[in-house]
Amino acid sequence: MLMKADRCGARRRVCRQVVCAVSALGMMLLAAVAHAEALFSPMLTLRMGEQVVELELEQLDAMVQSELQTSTTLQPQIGHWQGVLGRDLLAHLGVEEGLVRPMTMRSWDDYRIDMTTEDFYLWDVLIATRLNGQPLEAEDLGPLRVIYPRDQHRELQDSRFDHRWVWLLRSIEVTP
Ligand SMILES: Nc1nc2c(c(=O)[nH]1)N[C@H]1C(S)=C(S)[C@@H](COP(=O)(O)O)O[C@H]1N2
Ligand SMILES: [Mo]
Repeated sequence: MLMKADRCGARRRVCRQVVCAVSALGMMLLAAVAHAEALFSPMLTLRMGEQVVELELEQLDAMVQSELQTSTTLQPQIGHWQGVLGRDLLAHLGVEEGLVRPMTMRSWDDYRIDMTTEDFYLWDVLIATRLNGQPLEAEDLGPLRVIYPRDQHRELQDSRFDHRWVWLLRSIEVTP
């Protein structure tokens, strides 16, 4: 009898532990969903030496908005992209207009590309927040994506530039 009671008690304890584990997992999932936006926060970091500017979507939306219609290397259909021009972000960071400096763009998946600021002055390169009016989701390779006006300029239809179409853009760093 004693042994049976012990087993019952042990079983109840295991039950309680399982219930606890399941509810803890549930809470973690809820927290993950609630903070999905915080995963990409600050959404974009601009850096030049000591100067650091951190921008959330709200602040990007408050800047001058630009639009661009182009296909991409991944999507042959023409998309209607909206966001902020790369050169406007450089101005926001305090880069002198037209100044050509080394620049690195990094993504949330740790992709990086070394280039210069020149592209942003030569072409209307867009840091896109929306595609066809909808915020960029993870499946659109968002929330921020670099879009070159490749349908408008033949010279941009080149693999050298394809590497600069950073998806999941996280930061832009300019060498002072
Ligand atoms: N975040 C992120 N962006 C990225 C990459 C990447 O791995 N991660 N690959 C780059 C490369 S090498 C290319 S050629 C272009 C186009 O993508 P594709 O290779 O799928 O055509 O995306 C670029 N953007
Ligand atoms: Mo590539």
